[in-house]
Amino acid sequence: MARPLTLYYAPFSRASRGLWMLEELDEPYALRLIDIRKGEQKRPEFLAINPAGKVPALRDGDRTVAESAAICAYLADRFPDAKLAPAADAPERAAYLTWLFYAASNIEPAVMARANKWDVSAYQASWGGYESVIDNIAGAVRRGPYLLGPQFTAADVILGSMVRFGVSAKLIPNRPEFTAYIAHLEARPALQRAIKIEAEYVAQLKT
Ligand SMILES: N[C@@H](CCC(=O)N[C@@H](CS)C(=O)NCC(=O)O)C(=O)O
Repeated sequence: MARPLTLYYAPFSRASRGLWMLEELDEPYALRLIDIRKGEQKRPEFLAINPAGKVPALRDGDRTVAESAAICAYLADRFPDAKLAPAADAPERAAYLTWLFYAASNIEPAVMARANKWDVSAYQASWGGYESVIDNIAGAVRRGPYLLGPQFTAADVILGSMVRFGVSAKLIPNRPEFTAYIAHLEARPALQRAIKIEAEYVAQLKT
């Protein structure tokens, strides 16, 4: 039986990843706006959903998933007809999981460390240093159009969101590999819809 999907969402936040993922699916969903500027993410009602006090979180009926990468992976597995993840026994599953986890656990700390001039040795840091992370992801998207080649997956929602944001914020260099990757992502109708929905929410918050 269908369960209602609700994304706890704030525009211009990491919740945009969940919105894009939901737009890639042909499933009804609702957005529940959490105004993080007003601290709604720290209220007891929301902490009962995500004790970390962060957006995004997803409700699927009575089930809750938090963390943007987990939400995207969950939705890809929950709705296999959308083909947003290789099947568990498909050969491509290995690279899919590698990039999903690599993006979620390495890119943000590497970029934060660089931007904030944290003095961490590349040997000790789990991400291994900013340059090696950038080289690694550039190598991963070089073949294109997506991480796994022709198949777009939830790993592209996560990595792609980070690369799009990182390049636009000048936290990730605008290498030709990233420009081409971003162009492929931005050609997707689902991302275009998500960007439009986000703009409408931003306009709504300003009024
Ligand atoms: N690792 C989390 C990070 C989520 C996160 O950092 N959310 C921010 C918005 S981008 C947030 O809720 N900030 C409000 C706060 O910490 O009070 C994910 O990927 O979902």
